Amino acid sequence: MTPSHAIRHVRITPIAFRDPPLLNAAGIHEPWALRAVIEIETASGLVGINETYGDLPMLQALAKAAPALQGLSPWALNEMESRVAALVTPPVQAPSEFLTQQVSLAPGTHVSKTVAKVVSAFEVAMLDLQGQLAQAPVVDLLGGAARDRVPYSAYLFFKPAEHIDRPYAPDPWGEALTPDQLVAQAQRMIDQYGFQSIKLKAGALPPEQEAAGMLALARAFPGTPLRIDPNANWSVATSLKIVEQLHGLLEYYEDPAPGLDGMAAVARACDVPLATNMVVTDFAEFRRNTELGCPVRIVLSDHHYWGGLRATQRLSTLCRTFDLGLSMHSNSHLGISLTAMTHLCASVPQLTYACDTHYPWQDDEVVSGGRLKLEHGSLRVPTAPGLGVTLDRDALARLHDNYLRCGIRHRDDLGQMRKYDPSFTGIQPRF
Ligand code: GKR
Ligand code: MG
Repeated sequence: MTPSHAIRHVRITPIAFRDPPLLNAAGIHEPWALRAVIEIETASGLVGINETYGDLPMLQALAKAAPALQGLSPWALNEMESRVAALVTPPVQAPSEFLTQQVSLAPGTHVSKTVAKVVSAFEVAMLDLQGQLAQAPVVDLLGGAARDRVPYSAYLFFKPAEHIDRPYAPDPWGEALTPDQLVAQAQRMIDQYGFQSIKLKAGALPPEQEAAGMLALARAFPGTPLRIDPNANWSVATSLKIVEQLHGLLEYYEDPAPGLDGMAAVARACDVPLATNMVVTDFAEFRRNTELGCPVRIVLSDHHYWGGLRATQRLSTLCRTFDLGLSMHSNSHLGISLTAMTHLCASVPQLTYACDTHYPWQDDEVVSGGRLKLEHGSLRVPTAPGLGVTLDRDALARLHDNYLRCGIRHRDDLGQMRKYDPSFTGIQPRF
């Protein structure tokens, strides 16, 4: 008798892993980053896996939607999407001030993204199952690989040497507040991973200091594509002043000023293409960008909140239609997310920029075999069936234990920053 591959069980395990004190426009990273690991099990005993956000509202949405998968075929992605939408579509609500600031940095935390996030969380695990059933890697289910490795970018952050409350031994990266320290951080990251482009997370220190950091990077790594991302913490005037100082250096200018209107004002007065993961974060915002004549020229997608791998492929078709570039955004994550991203990016021919990843900032891993190996800044596209990675159950248990003990249930960079500076407001644009 053929075994039934109907979905029998969905397991969601929240995890927490060490995250360094990285500075950004909203404040500073807390010592623990949250994720959730999804396992979807079939009656035949196959297990498809995925990784997604692990904040409390996301865990609640996942738990609410999970019963909808019961009895479903792993191939029934469209049916899964409509069942999930029926269960977790949130009521329309005005965002609170706190949410507006944190959400702009992590669009995945916005309630309007709940359906897309849950669909994505289940879709990737179902694709992993499909791949195991078809004995094909996920990239083949997405149409096949346009490249056999996917390039990522070095992702630099200003940071103090250690967390204020010293929850564990300091990370090996040290302090990075001056241009020289920033160059040392870049050198260390490039030596370790071989990255061939560099992004600086800005919007944290006075803009002139950040621009000095960029100039030092340009001198230290001549010819390397450079990007800067102040997460909308600069006014239009500041954005224009700084881009002038960085003349000829930038591959693209990521989210300098707030809102699509702010970005449009910057675009009118500067010739560096603008990129975003803040103002084009769903298909409705994509349409608004086109209505304004596309001030944003490069969309930094993120399958975790765009609705999954297939939704990001649909986005890539739209980008091609409107002659826009496409690349990928990242938040703190482990290897399942990096692997899913790699399958996706390999399947999209016009994804020609090196993608963002926070991966170097994490030292933990939840996949068997430990940390994934980037070579020359790229990850080789897995060829094994499904995602091509499996869970290390001991690591999962340990990371879940971290979650139980760490006490963090929502990402709160602003609250964490107030421990260092009680007068910090996080109101944007700060500069
Ligand atoms: O983790 O500090 C951070 C980043 O600033 C993150 O929140 C952003 O979403 O990486 C992101 C970006 O490119 O804007
Ligand atoms: Mg960004």
